[in-house]
Amino acid sequence: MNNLMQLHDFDPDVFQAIIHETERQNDKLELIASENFVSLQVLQAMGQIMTNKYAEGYPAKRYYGGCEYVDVVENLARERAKQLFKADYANVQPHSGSQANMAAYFSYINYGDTVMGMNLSHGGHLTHGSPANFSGRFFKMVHYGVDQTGYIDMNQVEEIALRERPKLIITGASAYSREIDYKTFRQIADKINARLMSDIAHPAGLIAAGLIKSPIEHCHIVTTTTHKTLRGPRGGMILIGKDGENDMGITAAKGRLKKFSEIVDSNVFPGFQGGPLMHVIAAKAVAFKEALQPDFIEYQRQVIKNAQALAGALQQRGYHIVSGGTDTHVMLIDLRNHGLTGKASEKALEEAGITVNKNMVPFDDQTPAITSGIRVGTPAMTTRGMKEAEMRLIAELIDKVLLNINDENIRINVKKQVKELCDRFPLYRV
Ligand code: DSN
Repeated sequence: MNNLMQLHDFDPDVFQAIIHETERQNDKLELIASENFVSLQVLQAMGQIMTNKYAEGYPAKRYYGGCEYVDVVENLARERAKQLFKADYANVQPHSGSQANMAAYFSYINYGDTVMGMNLSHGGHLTHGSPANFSGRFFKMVHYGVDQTGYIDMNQVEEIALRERPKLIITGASAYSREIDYKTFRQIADKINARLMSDIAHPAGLIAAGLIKSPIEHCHIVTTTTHKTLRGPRGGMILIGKDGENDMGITAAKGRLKKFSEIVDSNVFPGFQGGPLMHVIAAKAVAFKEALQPDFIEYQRQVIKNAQALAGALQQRGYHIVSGGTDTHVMLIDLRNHGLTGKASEKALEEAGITVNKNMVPFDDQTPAITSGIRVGTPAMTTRGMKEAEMRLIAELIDKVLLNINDENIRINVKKQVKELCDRFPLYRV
């Protein structure tokens, strides 16, 4: 960890919370599919003096003086992101995936326009049109979902697209374990002259490693977070491929036609954000450099192998994995055949040292606060160095807790086994 002695002396309350969180991350099995553990060099790049710098604007076009060194890190982050995803353009300033999505949406559409995204309860994301989110309030949202097999129903996608004629179609999900057929999505979008966007926040690392299909050649615009499988600092990013850059421009001042990337840039700043977080952008640059190393591909390969091993071991124990397995880092366990809710299962597993999140499953009859499923992922445990054998042990531990959900002694026993397992794969030093 960074040296925290000054913090220890000045603010023992915050210091203690950080120490406890470090112990929690060290001692528990982190199976939340959207979480990961960054390297010490990413932590160092994030916890440094670039947090002091205002840099509204973009490299070489800032509204503040003194930006020569933050320009260096933003240029590095942009260039590395482009190399990683074979993109023509990257904006690394979004503070989060949600803000990346907001800027991307408004680059194509306006209030009240029709947009199609994946149903939240079938695996979609809040920002893909939930009524509780800006996306559901600003746009007329229509949704596709999965069929009974658990795969995206492409016939339904086409039928809804032809009927509703959305201006923008969003692909991508938070709880979908299969590869997405970007090519067919694009064919459907072209039939109605809609723009196609992909939110790759979850599988970005797998895509960067070339292990699953990339949307960059099929989608007009791509958004992501930088902290999930990509294993960087918490934040967002927007990418476009050749197709997007050639897209419509708008007439700017003095009759000049704006490039599409300029429209996206101006939506991020000054559209929806002020000053970029330059310390976070520095950490993004470092994480992208890590992702360009050959061992990153090996890591991502193991993430998938681990997810498949875990899904297989859970299936052998009678658990229903939505769609029958996974192509990626994530799986959704439908607990209805065990008579369990996601809420009760999440709590029992938490008490046993296993961290997961409750999650709606397709065609769920429970509310989002209760749910019938849990979502499980392998990026974090793979970063610790765990492999297939450990995944089989984790399946056994999950099963033990869920089969004996009212037995506190079992949870105490499993918690000890979890600690022993974690101790074999050390993470951060306190
Ligand atoms: N909260 C993230 C996830 O867990 O998938 C998505 O934003």
